[in-house]
Amino acid sequence: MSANDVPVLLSERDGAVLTLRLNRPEALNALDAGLCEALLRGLEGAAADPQVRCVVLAASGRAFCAGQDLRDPAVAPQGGAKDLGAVVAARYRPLVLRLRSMPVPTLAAVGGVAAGAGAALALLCDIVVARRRAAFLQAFAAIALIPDSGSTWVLPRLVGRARAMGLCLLGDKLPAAQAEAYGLIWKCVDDEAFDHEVAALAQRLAAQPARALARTRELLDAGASSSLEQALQAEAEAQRELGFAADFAEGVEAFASRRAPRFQDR
Ligand code: LHQ
Repeated sequence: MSANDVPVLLSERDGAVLTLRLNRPEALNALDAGLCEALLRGLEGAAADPQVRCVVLAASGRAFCAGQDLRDPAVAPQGGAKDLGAVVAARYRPLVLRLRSMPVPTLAAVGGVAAGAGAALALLCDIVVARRRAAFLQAFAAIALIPDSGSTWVLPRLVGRARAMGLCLLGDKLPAAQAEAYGLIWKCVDDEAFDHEVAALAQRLAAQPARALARTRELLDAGASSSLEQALQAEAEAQRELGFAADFAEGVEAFASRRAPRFQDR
């Protein structure tokens, strides 16, 4: 809860889709201790709930997230330097690891600017859609910090070293359309179509085989830094597991019967 009893994170359910909505619009949804904690709890709840098959990360107001709240006493340098390493380790590490290992697909709905750790959280989701007016900002160099919250890991994987370096060193706002052209995000969507597009995509993802999708994310992440031999081994192991699972039988039966599959494994 915020000081005025408004929840800093809203949970909205639509069938098997759970939307976690950052809700500090007056602070451009900047992340303070309370919001980081609420988001971690929200993700943990979704991971433990067998009825949830897709998580959407969204935000209230004109911004998606301005990153770490710079007025938070745990980081604000006024009154003496703070141990930022401790903040990153205690608040962001668990959040990033939980987000990237969700048992269901994750979709970031970026409706406005996403900066610093806010951009990192969006870009760590499986699919990122952004409203045309949104932008992505590596805000760290402007305050003489390094990109954190997994940014140094995810950015070069998404856009390559040259663009990752340019974005981080110069700190320019990257408009959503250019983010799509760079391959930083899946799709830039016209402002009016955004809400509908997010809802439709989330429902599509929720109907997909969650367990196979979670394994796919895991293997793509591991494959980026493994040998071909290791990747083939990991693929065989995952395929063995999935071949014994109910969803595979369901998928093949649905294909043969020319009907839509009803996947249930997680
Ligand atoms: C804010 C913030 C903000 C507080 C706007 N905090 N109030 C993790 C842990 C440990 C150490 C540090 O690092 C990290 C990870 C990080 O995320 S570091 C990066 C932190 N984020 C930033 O440096 C971004 C700072 N903000 C901006 O660059 C701009 O505000 C953006 C581009 C987000 C939006 O620009 P505008 O649309 O022009 O809005 P604005 O600048 O006018 O801001 C509106 C208000 O929001 C304003 O307050 P005020 O009282 O004057 O209306 C800002 O002070 C406040 N605000 N970001 N992170």
